[in-house]
Amino acid sequence: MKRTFLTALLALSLLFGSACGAGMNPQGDSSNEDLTVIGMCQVGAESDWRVANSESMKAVFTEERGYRLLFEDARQKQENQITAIRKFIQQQVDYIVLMPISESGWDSVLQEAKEAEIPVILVDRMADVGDESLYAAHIGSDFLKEGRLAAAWMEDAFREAEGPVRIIHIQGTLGSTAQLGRTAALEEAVEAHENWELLTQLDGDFTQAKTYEVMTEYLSSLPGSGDIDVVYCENDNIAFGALQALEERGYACGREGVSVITFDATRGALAECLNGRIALAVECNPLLGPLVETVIQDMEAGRTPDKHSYVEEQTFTAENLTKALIESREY
Ligand code: GZL
Ligand code: ZN
Repeated sequence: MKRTFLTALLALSLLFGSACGAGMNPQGDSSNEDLTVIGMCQVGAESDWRVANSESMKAVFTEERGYRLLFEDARQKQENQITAIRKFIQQQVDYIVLMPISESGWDSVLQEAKEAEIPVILVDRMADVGDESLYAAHIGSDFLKEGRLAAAWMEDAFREAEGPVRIIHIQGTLGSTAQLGRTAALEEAVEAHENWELLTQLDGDFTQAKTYEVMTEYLSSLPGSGDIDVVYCENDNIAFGALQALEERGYACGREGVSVITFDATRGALAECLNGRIALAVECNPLLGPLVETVIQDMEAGRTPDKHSYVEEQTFTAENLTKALIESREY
């Protein structure tokens, strides 16, 4: 926007002469011309994690800090993301920041951004594109590693189990990098343990409502109160929906009952971990705003940013949690 804004500004100041005065735009506001304009295309507001991620971005990219943030919420539809990117290209923003809802379907619209010479930064999840030059950098999580942390905990927790370890797997938005990585980790672990039994895979789409619906339906199809050892939930909102459905049907969740595993580790999930309803929370850090700013500042200074940067993440159980720790966390 800086480029076209300056040209327009120059034309208008010539046209209106001193009326606008030097460095003033037609609205008589001098603050705009040196802002870095960022077109940001967010997945939606499907989860607590997503809300925290958006807040992290909005806290960094403010006018006081030198940015004009154009923020579009795609309401979990890829076509809305593609429309928003085309709008940003029309507006000639300086950077496009995209949190791709799923990995596929991005080549042509990112090609259009490349032809418009607008750098694209991928955040959180990945876009699976044939030509890596279609994005300048990716900042996110190693979701396979997150899943392997959960699988390692399961190995430890069920090491002595003689009989089958019966697992219900509730997945996030199908085709998203987070779902693909967390699913791959569980599937490879089930493969590696002949007594681990995958009872079913349900699509919870990262939301509590969808999970409650599909889990209630599945549980009512079980004879009596079937034996369940683990419910592997691919994010906290899935875990909240699963807990509700399980407890409504008389299942005890916790040490003596069903081990619920979750990803994200937002404060709400950590509280359930501390009280024992959730057995394991694997952290997934949404506070990516500062990392995105580092990439943009690198590029503003003519430096090439790292192609991929991953956030460090840990796991939580009742053993390493305290009320104070939970209160001290930012999300
Ligand atoms: C993970 C992110 C996922 C979260 C969910 O980085 O893509 O999407 O785990 C969110 O809560 O919906
Ligand atoms: Zn993560």
